[in-house]
Parts: sequence; C-alpha cells; structure tokens
Amino acid sequence: MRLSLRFVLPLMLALAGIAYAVAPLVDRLTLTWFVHDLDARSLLVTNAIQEPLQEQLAAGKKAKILEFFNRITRDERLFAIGYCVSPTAKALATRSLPAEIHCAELDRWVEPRNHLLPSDKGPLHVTVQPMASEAAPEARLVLVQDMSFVTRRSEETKRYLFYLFMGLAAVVSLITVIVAQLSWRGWIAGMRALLRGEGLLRQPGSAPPSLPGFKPIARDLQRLIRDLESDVHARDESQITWSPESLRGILRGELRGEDVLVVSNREPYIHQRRGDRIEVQRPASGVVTALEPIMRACSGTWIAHGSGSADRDVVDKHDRVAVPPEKPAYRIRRVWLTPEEEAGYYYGFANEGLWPLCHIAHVRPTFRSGDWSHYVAVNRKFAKAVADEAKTKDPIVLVQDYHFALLPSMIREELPEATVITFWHIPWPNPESFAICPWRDEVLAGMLGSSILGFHTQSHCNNFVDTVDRFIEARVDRAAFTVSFGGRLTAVRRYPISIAWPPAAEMLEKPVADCRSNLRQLNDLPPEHKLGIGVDRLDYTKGIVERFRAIERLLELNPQWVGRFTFVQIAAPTRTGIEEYQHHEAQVRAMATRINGRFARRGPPPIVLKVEHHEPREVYEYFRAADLCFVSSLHDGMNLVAKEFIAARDDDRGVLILSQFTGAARELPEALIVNPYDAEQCAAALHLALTMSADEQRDRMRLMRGLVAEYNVFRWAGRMLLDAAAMRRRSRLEKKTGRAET
Ligand code: GDG
Repeated sequence: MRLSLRFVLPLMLALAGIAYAVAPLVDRLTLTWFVHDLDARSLLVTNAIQEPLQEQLAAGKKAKILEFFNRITRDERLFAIGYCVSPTAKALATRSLPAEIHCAELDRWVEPRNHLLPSDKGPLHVTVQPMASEAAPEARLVLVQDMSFVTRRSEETKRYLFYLFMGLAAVVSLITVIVAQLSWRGWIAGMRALLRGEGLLRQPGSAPPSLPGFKPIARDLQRLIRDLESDVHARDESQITWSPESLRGILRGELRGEDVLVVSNREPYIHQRRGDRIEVQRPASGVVTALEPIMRACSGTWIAHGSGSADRDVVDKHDRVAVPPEKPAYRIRRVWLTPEEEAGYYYGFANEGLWPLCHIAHVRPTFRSGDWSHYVAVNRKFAKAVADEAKTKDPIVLVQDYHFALLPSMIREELPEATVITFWHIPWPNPESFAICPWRDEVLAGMLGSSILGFHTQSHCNNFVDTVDRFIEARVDRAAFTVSFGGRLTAVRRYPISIAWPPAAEMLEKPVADCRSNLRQLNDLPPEHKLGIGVDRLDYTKGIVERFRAIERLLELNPQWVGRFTFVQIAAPTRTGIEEYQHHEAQVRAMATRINGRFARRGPPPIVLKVEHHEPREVYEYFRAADLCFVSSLHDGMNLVAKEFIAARDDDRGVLILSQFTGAARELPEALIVNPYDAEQCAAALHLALTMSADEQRDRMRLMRGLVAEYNVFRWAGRMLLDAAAMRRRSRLEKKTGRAET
C-alpha cells in the first residue's frame, strides 16, 4: 500500500503538469478548427442570402437591405455584415462593422490565415466573399463573426483535461500495482521452474519473442485502420441522400478547392446559328445531367469538341465560353477539329471501330490505320487542352467514354500527379473479342493511365481485367481489383450510371390522363387503344429490328391485339454518315412498312415509326401515355431509357420489358426481362404486359422507382469523387511517410 502511494502521488502531480502543458496546444488546435468551421459557415450564409440580397440590390432599396442585414445579425454569432459594390465605394453595412474594415482594403482579409481580427470583446472572424452581378462585377460581401465563445470553450477544455488526467493517473497506478504484483509472482514461479531444471526453453508452437515479429502486427494494424476507414466511408455513404446538393457537399468537404476538369466529346451547351440569331442547345444526355452539378459547384472547366455552327462566334481568345448562359458558373473550353480529324477520330476509329468491337451486335468493326492516326492526334490535342486548362499540377480529370482511350496516359505525361477518372459508358467485351483490335495494346496502355477506371457492371470490369491480364505485361490484383502497369496503379471499379432524381418538374407537369388522351388523339388511335413505346438513337445495338419481329410474333400468336395495340418507336437519327447506320435505317423502315402492311387492314397500324429527334418533354409525354415500354438492346452498357420510363411513371403504372443484355437488367429485376433474340419469349412478355393487372403493375413499378431514386446519377458521380478523394488522401500520406503501396 505504502509502495502504491509513493508511486501514485508523483504520477498524479506529473500528469497534472502535463495537462497544463498540453492545454495551450489544444487551444491552438481548436482555434484552427473553429476558424475552418466559421469559413464554411460564411460560405453557407453567403449562398443563403445571395438571391434575396441580389433582388433587394436590383430594386435599389438601401433601407430594406440594411433592415435585412440587421435581421441576419441577430444571430448571436454573426457580428456584422457589409456589402461593397466596388473598392472605391462606401460599405453598406450594419453599425457593428469594425472601423478597420473598408471597401478599399478588402484584399487583406481574403487569405485564410488573415481571417482573425482582435477586438476588446474577443477575437472576430472576417471573411470576404465575391458577390458579382452584371451591374456590379466587383461587388463583395463581408461577414464578421463573433469568436468570443472560443475563450469560454478553452476554459472548459482546460478544466476537463485536468480531471481527465487525474482519473487517468488513478487508473494507471492501479494497473501498475496489479501488474507489479503479478510479475513478482511470475518471477518467483520462473525461478522455481529454473531450479527444477525446466530452463527457459520455449514451449512448442509458442510465438518467437524476436522484435521483427512486430512488423506484421504493424502491417495488420495499418490494414485494419484502412478497413475501418472504408467501413465508416461505406456507412456514411449509405446515409447520404444523393442530390446535386450532396454532390456539392462532397466537393466542399472532401475535395475542398480542388481543380476539376471534365473531358467529353459532346459539349454540354452547343451554340447554333439560326438565321441571324444564335440559339443555345442542350443535348439530352444523362452524362451532362450528372456532371453539371460538379462543374457548377467547383467552377471547373469542361473540355469538349466545339461542334455547333456558332460555337466559334461566342468564345474568347482562349476558346472558352462561360455557361450556363443565363447564370455563368463554369466554363467550356472548346477544341476545334478539322473535318478530316472528325471523320477519322469520331466516325472512323471510335464509331466504326471501338463501338462495334465493344458491343456484341454482330456488326464487324472496321479498323483503318488512317482513322487510328487521327484518333491518336485528336486524343493528343485534348491532352494539351487539359494541360492548358489545369490550374494546379494535380487536378482531378474526369474523362468520358471510348472517344478518349488514349487520353488518360497522355494526361499523365503532361501532369504526372493528376487524378484521372475515366468512365467507359459502353460494355467491355471478352479478351477474344477485344483481341481483334490491331492497336489493342496501345488502347489498354492508354486507359491504364487512369487512376480509376469505371464501368457500369462488374462483368465489364472482369472482362477488362481479363483482357489486360491476357495481353500486356501488367500485374493484376483480383482481390483489390487493381492493375499495376508501368509503375502506376489503376483501380477498376463498377459505377452504374443512372438519371437525375427526381426528374425535372416540367417533365411530369402534364397529368398522365391528359398525356394518354392527347397522344392517342395525335396518332389517330381510339381512347382505350393499348400503346407501347420505344425511344432510342437509331443504332443497330438497340435491337429495333428484333423488337419489331417480337411485335409481329405477338400479333401472329395473339390476334386479339391486331387493331387494338400500337407500338410507337421514336428513333433519333444518329451517325448518319456511317454506311452501316444507313443500312440499318433502311432495314428498320422496310420492316415497319412490311408489318403494317400485313396487319393494318384491321384498324390502326401496329407500328408507328418516327425517325426524328424529339424534345425531352415529348419523350416524357410518350412515356406517361404508354401501357408498356420495350427496351430490346442486343448489348447496352446501361440503358437510360429504361430508367427514364420508370421516372416518368409517378402514377405507378406501366410495364417495362427489358433486354437481359443491358446493364440496367442487373438492377431492375421487377421488369419483364427478355432475350431480344427470342421472338416467342418477347411476344409472350408483350402479351403479359398488355394483360397485367393494375395491382401487379403498381407493385413492380414501386420497387423499381425506389431503386432508381436511391441509385441516381448523383450517386454515380459522387461515388467516383469520393473514391478519388480517398485515393488522393492516401497518396499524400504515402508521400509524407515516404512509403508507396506496391
Ligand atoms: C451510352 C451507352 C449508357 C433518345 N432519343 C431521343 C432522346 N434520347 C435519349 C434518351 C436517353 C439517351 O438519349 C439514350 O441513352 P441510352 O443509355 O439509352 O443510350 P446511349 O445513347 O447509347 O448511351 C448506354 C449511356 O451511354 C450512359 O452511360 O446507358 O449504354 O450506350 O436519355 O432519352 N432524347 C431526346 N429525343 C430523342 O429523340 N430528347
């Protein structure tokens, strides 16, 4: 007991000393955290008041603005607020705005380390946020927040630390005394054993006592921490409701201030000349919907082929244009291609070579060395554009699709520290099929410049990894799904793409009953006529011929549907310069005419073929008016039409017939899954859809709507960004500790 007291008292004194020594450190750390928090809060406040403030400013009501500021500063932490229209103007501000803050000298508060302003009431936190508008391009908002709460919290922390260390001292001394007692007994027992001649021989099977044994433990611990990290990550992710806001949250939190670039062939805004007017077109594309919130949130740059007839008229001298036109938030950098480059890179290698190569649709790929040269040159052109546009040496670059297989490694030559995320929107074939490509090794090496390589389904990931394993000198780790090539690691991951959820309100504006009656009227169909819908680019991979064959078979097997069922096929013209597409269009048209000729004598025609582009609103109206939607792709990376049909049906009605060869079929088992090559089976599915009870339609549709809502396009983009953020954190840590994973 005496021994314990002699030990415990000095220990307690020592720990109390440590508590006081540690307190200032904790103070400094918490101050940094609070400053970070207040930075984020300032941004939030600015975003929240931007719109009402701009409205008041536009109305020019100064008294109202001051009243608005005073109302906001009633918040106990928001100390003062001011608005400077220009550096020469006087600030429009609450009275509490400290005298040291003038419009002319706002730059001194911009640096994060200068955000603190001492005052006799305690420190103040000052931030300056741009609030540009057309009328006032230099306008800025000053927010001053009260930080006196930091001093109060510091006192509490010190008290808490003192009690904590005291408690700790008591527990440590207790454990020490117990261990000392036990060791003493153990030592005695050991001595006795030695005297008995048992010696210090190791028991068979017991662990060797040498130090190197700790190394595996350290490694295991590292692994455990990593697993825990990814566990927390996965848990957090499942808590997220994915929306443009959550994407913005990731960019502000996980990827604070990172430089983000997107590269795609198609641009998100196209300027077209119509007479002497310039019209802005937005391509109806899921990819644009997903990537726009990222671009808007981080004011990034989107690099794309400038394909519009007025594209050159609106760019600045660096070929850049700010978009969206009504409220610029990010910029497009346009890359110009000659007609020869477009023919070789886009129509040739990408669409006559890689497209049929990656889709099992029994169309032979055509590879020409001239096309390949253009493909290489255009990829190089885009890599230079990426290097020009990068603001840092390690930007995040999101590369889209098979037009840019070589771009990842070319970007890496220009910017070795960039994080390149490549997403391949079409399937990846098995190694035997891919081997057809005469430049297969170059294509694979190009793609392996990516840090993350994404596909829609696990089987596309498997095919890619198998192809790499078969053809190039790379190390494949099938447990981690990574490929190590040329000293670099590429993670191959599944990111199933989807659509925006909820869909834009204007798409669902017209009631389903009105859509039904309107479209039946428009197509000369009786009010209760059954309607099917198909919406596709007029592409041979979409199985439109097989779809028509199935409709013909339905009418042969179930003649009661003749004159009572019509299938409307919207077929948007695509890649019309390619011969295969011209043949395909002729075949589809001829088939519709033949089938209609066979059955049209008994009422309305079974097939209405509309070979033209439709506005998204019209497409949604058809989705809402239809009794069934038929997606019969022969091979499809995902297929967004299936998901759009589901999104359109907020009445929980309608049946989806879906080809088993789409990525979407893996996610939507409640659809009627069919083999498009099996006309009998498809005809049976059509009959089942036409006779399905309302209850069954509702049960299936609800399940599918739940899934599409949860696994929406914001999750697709967000998960890639989260993985990129984790990868960047890990590589920064490895650089710091001087260790890299091999
Ligand atoms: C590739 C992959 C993957 C069609 N016609 C019109 C029109 N569309 C819209 C649809 C839908 C989009 O085009 C087509 O998307 P899909 O996913 O069906 O197919 P692809 O164009 O082949 O896209 C595919 C996709 O990339 C995304 O990763 O799912 O597997 O092949 O949004 O609604 N839109 C309008 N008028 C039309 O006439 N407005």
